[in-house]
This record gives sequence, C-alpha cells and structure tokens, in this order.
Amino acid sequence: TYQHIKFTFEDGVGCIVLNRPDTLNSFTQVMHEDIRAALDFMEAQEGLRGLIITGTGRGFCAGQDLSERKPLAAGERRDLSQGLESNYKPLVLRLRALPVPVVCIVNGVAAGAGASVALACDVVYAVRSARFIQAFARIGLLPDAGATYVWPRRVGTQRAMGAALFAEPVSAEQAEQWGLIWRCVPDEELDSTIAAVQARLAGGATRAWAATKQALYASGGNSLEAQLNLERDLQKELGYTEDYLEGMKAFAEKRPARFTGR
Ligand code: T3D
Repeated sequence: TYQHIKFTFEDGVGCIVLNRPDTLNSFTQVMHEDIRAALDFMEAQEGLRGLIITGTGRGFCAGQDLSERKPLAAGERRDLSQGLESNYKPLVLRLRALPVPVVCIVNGVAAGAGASVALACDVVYAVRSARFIQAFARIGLLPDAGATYVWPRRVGTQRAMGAALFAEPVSAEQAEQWGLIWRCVPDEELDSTIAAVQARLAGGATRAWAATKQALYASGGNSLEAQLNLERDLQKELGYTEDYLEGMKAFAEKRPARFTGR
C-alpha cells in the first residue's frame, strides 16, 4: 500500500500518480519510498511495457517538501548531500535505466526537483497551464536531480543558465518550443492524453523502444563510428524478435502490427 502516490499496473504499463495535492505533490521521504517500491514491482515484471508519471490536483510536483527541512538555528548547518545521494540520484538513474519508455505527463506546476524528475523522463507532455520553475536559486541552492545535465543538453547553456539563475517560470508552450519537452497539450486533454499514452505504450514494440532509448542516451558520449556500431549491434538483436517478424508481416498484409513486446 502506498501513502503518497497512487500506483496502477495495467497491460504491462505502470502509472505512478504523485498524490499529495495539498502541497503540490512535493517529495517526502515516504513518497520516495513509495516510488522505490513501485519501481521494484515494475522491474520484477516480465511483461513491463512502459511507465507513466503524473500528479493529482493543480500541481505536478513542487520539489522537495521544504517542511521536512526545519529552519536552522543560528550557527547550525545542514548536509544536503544525503537526500540527493539516497533519494533523487537513484530515482533519476532508475528512470533512465528502465528498459521501457518513461513518459511524464505534467499536469500543473513543476518546481525544483519536481521539474528535474519530470525532465528526467524519456518523453514529457505538459498541459498548457503548467510551468517549469528552477526554484532552487530562490532558496540559495543550485538545480539538482539531474537538472544541470538535462537542461543545457536540451535547450543550450544560455537558456539553462537564465532559467536556473533567475528561477523564472518557463511556460509549457515555451518548453515545447525550446525542445525541453515533447508536447504541450490543452488542459482539458489531460485525461485523454494519459489514456492515449497508456494505450500506445501497451501496444508498442517494447524491445525496439528499449534499444532506441539505449542508443539515444548513449549518443552524447559516443563518436559517430561507435554509435553506428551500437545501432548495428542493437538492430541485429531486434531482427530476431517476434515484434520485427510481426511488423514485417503486417506491412506485407497492409494492416496495423499487433506487437507483443517480445
Ligand atoms: O533539501 C534537500 O534535500 C535539497 C534538495 C532540494 C531539491 C528541491 O526540490 S529544492 C526546491 C524546493 N521547492 C521549491 O522551492 C518550490 C516551493 N514552492 C513554490 O515556490 C510554490 O509553491 C510554487 C511556485 C511551486 C507554486 O506556487 P503557488 O502560488 O501556485 O502555490 P503555493 O500557494 O505556493 O503552494 C500551495 C501549497 O503547497 C502551500 O501550502 P498552504 O499555504 O496551502 O498550506 C505551500 O506551502 C505548499 N508547498 C508548495 N511547495 C512546497 C509546499 N510545501 C512544502 N514543500 C514545498 N516544496
């Protein structure tokens, strides 16, 4: 049983819904433990085909729950590295390593580590009213949970710098134009977007997607030749899958493919 998230698993697709709407779904220790348990469950499933992450209420996630960090007395100091090492770092690395697409559907404001975790997902949708706020500077911190890795790679150093230093909200539309997210959708299409993504993930060529994810993330650190070699090796494996067989058959028969993820 989960306390600070809702979790469902249907047709091979997991859905984590951050569920503390009164504090805009900010991250607590309990929420991190809930997410870890959901990831443990999914990683143990043979038929895993995708993961969706979204939130309840008017926000997606306002980052670290700041009420878990009591105000310090004069002269007192706090080591913030532990929470990053034990909670945010493994979360971001596990989302990256999951061999299926992880799709974040940002239902409202995403601030601090909430924005970082959203943007650590493989594909990000956001409703038009959503905002991405690099709130860290407002409390004297630097962007964490992978934000300083993801932002410059997607939007360039200048936009990453402005957003981080000034902590000004970046609208969902702007985020789409910059290539920070995949798509901005009308607010009223939140539920239908979740349903459409769920259906798409459940019916996709899962192993091809895993290979695609692996190759795209490897490319940043690879030479062209190394990347061509990686594509060759992964494509070789995919050539032996049932989904490739079915894809070719469906093409010949002029019908949509029925992928099983094998
Ligand atoms: O400590 C470490 O482990 C280091 C790691 C840090 C990672 C981080 O994420 S640091 C950054 C933490 N997050 C923030 O600084 C963002 C704080 N929140 C905001 O700036 C604003 O809430 C928003 C800009 C996101 C939204 O503003 P608005 O006006 O739409 O909503 P609000 O009224 O500020 O928030 C609604 C409620 O949620 C409110 O509670 P109340 O007054 O109704 O009882 C507010 O206090 C609460 N809330 C919002 N964010 C947090 C939060 N409560 C706890 N922690 C939060 N992060």
